[in-house]
Amino acid sequence: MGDAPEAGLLGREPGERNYLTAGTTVRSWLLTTDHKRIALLYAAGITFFFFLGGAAATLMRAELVTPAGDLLTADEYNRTFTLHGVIMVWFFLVPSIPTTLGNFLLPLMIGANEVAYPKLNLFSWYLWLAGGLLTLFALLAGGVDTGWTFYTPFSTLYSNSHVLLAAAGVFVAGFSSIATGINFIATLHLLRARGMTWMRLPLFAWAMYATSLVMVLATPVLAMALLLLFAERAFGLPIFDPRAGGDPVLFQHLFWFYSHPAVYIMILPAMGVVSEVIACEARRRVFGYEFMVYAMLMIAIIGFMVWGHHMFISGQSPFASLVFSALSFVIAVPSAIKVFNWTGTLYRGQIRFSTPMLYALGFVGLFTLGGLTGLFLASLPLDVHLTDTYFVTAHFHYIMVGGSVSAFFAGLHFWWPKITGRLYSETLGRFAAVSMFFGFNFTFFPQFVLGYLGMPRRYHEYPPEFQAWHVMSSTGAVVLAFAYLWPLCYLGWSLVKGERASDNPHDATGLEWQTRSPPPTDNFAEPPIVTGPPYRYHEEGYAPHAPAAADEPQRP
Ligand code: HEM
Ligand SMILES: [Cu+2]
Repeated sequence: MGDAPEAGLLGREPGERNYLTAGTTVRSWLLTTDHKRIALLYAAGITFFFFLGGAAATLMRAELVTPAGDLLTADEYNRTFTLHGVIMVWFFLVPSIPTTLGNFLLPLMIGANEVAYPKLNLFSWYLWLAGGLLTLFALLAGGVDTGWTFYTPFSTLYSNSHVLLAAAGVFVAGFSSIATGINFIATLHLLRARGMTWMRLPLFAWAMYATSLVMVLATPVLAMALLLLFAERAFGLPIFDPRAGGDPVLFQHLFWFYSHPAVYIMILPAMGVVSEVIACEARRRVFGYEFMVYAMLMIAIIGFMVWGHHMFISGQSPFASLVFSALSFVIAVPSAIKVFNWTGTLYRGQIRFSTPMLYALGFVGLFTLGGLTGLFLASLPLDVHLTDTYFVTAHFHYIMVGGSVSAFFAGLHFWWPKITGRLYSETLGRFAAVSMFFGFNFTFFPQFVLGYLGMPRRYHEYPPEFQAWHVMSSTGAVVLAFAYLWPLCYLGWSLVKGERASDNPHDATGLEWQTRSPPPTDNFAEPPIVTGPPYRYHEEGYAPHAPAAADEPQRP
């Protein structure tokens, strides 16, 4: 964006109609079927949940500064980490990239005017909101103390907290996920522009496709697990209660049969975002495009076969554990292919260290560390030592926060000019990206050490020898918290006072850059026609930094 000094003055008249100015009443927003407006409705919701979940995290890190449990009682601490986990997983991470960037960009990227089922799209938002409010009510009316995993028999027989209400909220939000998945799959099958073959799709669109498959196939299993939990807790049906012939470990199987694939719902979209940003900001064609596509599909499929690695110490058969361990190593292969290909894309690129690129590079590094520590956990003898310690906490935060959240910020900054029609300050953006990277590592790297030394997760007090590492982690969390609040300020400022953005400030090749910023309600003045593969960044005759010719709308 720094490369477009006169950006904003190109053919932009103040009164020009776009999707933002198409209607200004509250009703025009709450009843909209425009995928771009729905994306913004979701964005408002997930921003709220992100900072709510963040507040709970801050409270936990404050408690953990001293070995004694002096700020929160054990019970309050349990409720705080449950609030944090439930909100962050289901009301922030799972919907984050698909419902905001995905909703906004998928039709634009494939040259369509809408998603396949615009009304279903709006309905999904209402479902998600209803689920969110239900859960929020449960969490604020006293909270839940089971952890985000709702393990039985504690959740069904012993907990006296609002388990049912919270689970009901997650259940409802699950249907929103399924509807979004169906919508995206149908959109990609039905609405691709002329010439947009599957192998010409941008990788972000492929990422949405792979994610949607997982959403549609895995989420119903979570719904069933929660329904069974409901049946036992509310009506005493003996399903998980061993005294009545039930099996508590059955719940863990059902839960992880959803939740391991769900971790790919959280990471695949991030991989899509990062592929777009890296190709554009390194001015390179994506290295091994087809491998990138197949790797994502492999991840989506194999993701269904490894759930038992969360249950190595649950008493499942040792033979099963062996198979799950081996399969968990297998799923690291497509993840590694992706890291290799991002590196290959960067190789000999003309790299611009712009804000989105800094976030994207941060993603690659942190995701790699998260993935590699996953292999530690996937090896049976090590996991027996590390499971339920801070090592696991560090592992999944490296992937879900260092990875997915960084990628979300990469995408937010990359497409910000398209979404809002405004530019933000590059200096402030880069500062936030770098602070986030350092704050993150400062917070979570000590947790690998803590876990290895034997500090269990989910405790509000601990032996004094762990204190130094905890203080380090809490200090990092302060930096991290400011790094997350900072974009709120400069992006908010950009909305009001930001310079106007040109249609294609990064000289990117995707179709979404060929329409105006912000796009008109029906996206394209005339349907685009695609004539070649994506990412033609370094081709003869294509000057990377020249603005795209306005009369050439179909350069894919
Ligand atoms: C390279 C691929 C990966 C491997 C081999 C791997 C392996 C593992 C293993 C074995 C565990 C269980 C540890 C234990 O409970 O003792 C685990 C936990 C976890 N992983 Fe991964 N993982 C990988 C990628 C991911 C990704 C992509 C995400 C999220 C986006 C993720 C999120 C999680 C979460 C949330 C947990 C902890 C769940 C809990 O107990 O609350 N992992 N991982
Ligand atoms: Cu898993």
